[in-house]
Amino acid sequence: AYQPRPEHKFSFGLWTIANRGRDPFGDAVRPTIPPNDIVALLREVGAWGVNLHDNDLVPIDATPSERDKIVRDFQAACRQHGIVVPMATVNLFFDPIFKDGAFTANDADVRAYALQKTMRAMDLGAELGAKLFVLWGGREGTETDACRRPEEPFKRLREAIDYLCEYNLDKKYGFKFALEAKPNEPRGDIYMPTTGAYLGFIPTLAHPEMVGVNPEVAHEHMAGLNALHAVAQAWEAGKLFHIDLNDQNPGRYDQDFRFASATPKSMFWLVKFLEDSGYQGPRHFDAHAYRTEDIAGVKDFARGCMRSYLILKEKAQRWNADKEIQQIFSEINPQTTGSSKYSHDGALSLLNRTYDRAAIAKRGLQYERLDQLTMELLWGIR
Ligand code: GLT
Ligand code: MN
Ligand code: MN
Ligand code: MN
Repeated sequence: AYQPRPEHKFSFGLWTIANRGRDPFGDAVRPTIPPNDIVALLREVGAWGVNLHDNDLVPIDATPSERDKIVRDFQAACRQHGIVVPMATVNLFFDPIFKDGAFTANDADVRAYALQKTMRAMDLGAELGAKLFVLWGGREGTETDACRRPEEPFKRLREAIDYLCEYNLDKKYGFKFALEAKPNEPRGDIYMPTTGAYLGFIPTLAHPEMVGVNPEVAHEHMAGLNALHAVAQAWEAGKLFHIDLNDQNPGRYDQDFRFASATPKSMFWLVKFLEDSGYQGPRHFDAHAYRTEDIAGVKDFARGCMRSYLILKEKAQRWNADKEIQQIFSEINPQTTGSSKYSHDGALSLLNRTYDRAAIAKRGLQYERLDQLTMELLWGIR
């Protein structure tokens, strides 16, 4: 039981396993693991896929022939270990050129370079078989709003994404783009701080059908929000193209903890939603091991992410099969009869209806009981 299998679609970023525990106050504590060894490690722990930024694999200053050899060797490692590359992305945050942002930077050369770098990352992703391309605008933000007209960055971002959609069409790559929000870190404030902000932005693009979101649990938590609600809204809008699973306590630094390790109850509802909804995309873990860990601890971390997901998935099945829980749930979610669609006559009759407010308000809703049963189920005594 709780054994990860390919059909679970568990993936990890190269950068997650490669994380060396460096933070703003302390240096690396773990050795560099070369990408091909990460592929072997992922196979060992039972993962299905690996995702990457361009520079997780190919150094930013590699020559074309160096690049080609690295990519060939990586493809061979993926084949050997039966690991797929479902998603690719581009690093638009590490190099100093991006200190003022990438697509939203004031300097037109920086913006053009960001496009060039992204197109090359798309070439790389397509070569590796990825069908999803994530864009996380980690440097698109400000410390001081003295820097530009506040509406300008949204125009620049739109222009960049429209451009990349055209490149996608031109090259027939068939990518879907998934935009990832974060409220702050590394910038003081990042534009597009929440998944909701992106859901409002996407319909303003030239190719909205090509673009969705990549909600990250921890990023919604950093903003003090309910990640499930963001994910569910994205799903309902047909925009849940990818998801970054991890965990995070609100009001802290960017923790990227092992999945479900900080807010297990919320993560139960999230896993239940992903499973019940029929979401078919990857279950990607964007997290990393504590700084206290060695390589064995990194494997514990990776195994723990998948195992916790599968445990919560089993709990969700139990919840769905629990007679008492289902009884309460159906009582509090009565079937509605008739349509609530607008019609002139329907509106007239609604206007003339009388409602017994006090009687309706008096009904207890049993949420306390339902929540307690859920907690007991999660605690394993049910
Ligand atoms: C970085 C960030 C993540 C993003 C990655 C994709 S990189 O680790 O913290 O949330 O998903 O660019
Ligand atoms: Mn992420
Ligand atoms: Mn994060
Ligand atoms: Mn992170």
